[in-house]
Amino acid sequence: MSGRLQSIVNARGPIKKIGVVGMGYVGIPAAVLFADAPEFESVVGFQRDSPSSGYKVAMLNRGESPLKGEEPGLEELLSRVVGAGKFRCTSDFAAIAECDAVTLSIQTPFKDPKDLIPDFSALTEGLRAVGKNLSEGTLVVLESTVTPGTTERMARDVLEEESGLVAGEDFALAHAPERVMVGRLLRNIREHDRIVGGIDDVSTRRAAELYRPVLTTGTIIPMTATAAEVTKTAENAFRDLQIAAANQLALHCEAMGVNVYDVRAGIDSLKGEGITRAVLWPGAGVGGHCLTKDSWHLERGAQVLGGDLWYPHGAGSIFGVARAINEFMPRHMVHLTVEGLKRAGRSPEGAKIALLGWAFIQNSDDTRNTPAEPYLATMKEAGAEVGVHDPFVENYPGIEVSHDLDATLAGADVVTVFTAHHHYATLDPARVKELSGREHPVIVDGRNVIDPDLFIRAGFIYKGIGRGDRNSHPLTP
Ligand code: SAJ
Repeated sequence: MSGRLQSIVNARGPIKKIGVVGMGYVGIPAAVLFADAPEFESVVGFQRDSPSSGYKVAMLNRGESPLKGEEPGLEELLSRVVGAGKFRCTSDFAAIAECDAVTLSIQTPFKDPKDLIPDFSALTEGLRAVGKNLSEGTLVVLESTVTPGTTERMARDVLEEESGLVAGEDFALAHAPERVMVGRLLRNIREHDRIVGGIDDVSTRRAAELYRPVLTTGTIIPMTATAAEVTKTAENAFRDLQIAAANQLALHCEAMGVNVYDVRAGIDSLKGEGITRAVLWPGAGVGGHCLTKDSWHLERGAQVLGGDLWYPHGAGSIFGVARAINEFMPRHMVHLTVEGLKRAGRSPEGAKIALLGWAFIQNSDDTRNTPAEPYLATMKEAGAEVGVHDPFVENYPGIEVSHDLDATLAGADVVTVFTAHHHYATLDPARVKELSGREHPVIVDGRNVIDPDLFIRAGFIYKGIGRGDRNSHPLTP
């Protein structure tokens, strides 16, 4: 532990001015919560002036949120802290120099999962911009999910190279991974415990000072930077694994003619004595920016930091197998669609498909790595015409996303539910059938949102993930 850094931090005094780099699903809620905390004087949001995201700067300075999904409390809090002059947004990174603490919430996708190569280009660019304007005694925190070892290595190197300062001596450095989910961003930051991992004790304590004021029920969990990176990547890898187990069970239930949801409720009934049997939900696939890549970050960490100790990996890795099963589910949705059409005496060639739900998760506009995309591509390749409906998604490159449900359902041979938006829970079989104009339209439920018996009684051909008890139902004339 460096006495030098401690004395610089002491001389600097309590954290008052904060910079948040990356105005997205993680950076925006974090910035407004910092700005709303009486402990802090001001917060500056930093956003690159890029063609895809530059528009956010002006919107945020007007107190408007660029996030379109349902985010309780975010719009109100944003306009309040902008109105109070406690939060502003800019693409001029020179203001970093005045900040006592700077956080980075920048996407860390994977370039090539097969060779475990992460794409840190955006993160590196952000670190360079911070490093160029870094002043002595500042705390830098990575909130992005990264390969274990990144904070201590790549991030430290880039910041030192650009600033000429030394991490742990002249400035503090830590990893405090975000744990937010779209639809509950503010709540998650306030209520979830915060993992805080510094490259040394001074950095860990300084990072704890930064997050404590925004926590309500959440508490600070201090550890090393690398342990924090492993914690974050592992918690997502475990979730992906649990979902894969539920998906494999669903596929088995279909094969055995059983309802996976009965089985799930049955397993869940085993309670007490510290028993937890948390079977997650099977479905049409796993999307988003997190579960689709964090297993690879974990694997990459074991590879880079572990050397010969890295075992198991490749085909032997349970996390890799889980990824493969979850990536298979959109293909299984194709299979159910083709089987349904076959029962209707049709093939995909020339069939009209109404795809309901483009976002990767319910009641959100977040379309990152949506599992609906590989389904749409395969059905189009098979000669089908696919119309996409999503009440939250404004636009998506190369895909026309409609907000008009009736228009999307008109003339549909197949209705495929990919996302559990609350709008779809009230689909009326009679109305859907009338719009489709088919005697036996097909409905493929990838999220268990509809009641199969209601649709079967109305003459639909029903197919559902995990519904072995219904997928070969007799046809209602
Ligand atoms: N999904 C299922 N079955 C389930 C749960 C989810 O098929 O039982 C699917 C969803 O439909 C979605 C995908 O998986 O397509 C991801 O859903 P999610 O609920 O995991 O949402 P994320 O990815 O936004 O949130 C995860 C969370 N991680 C954990 O709970 C361990 C969240 O806490 C993290 O903050 C987030 O990743 C992240 O940013 O890392």
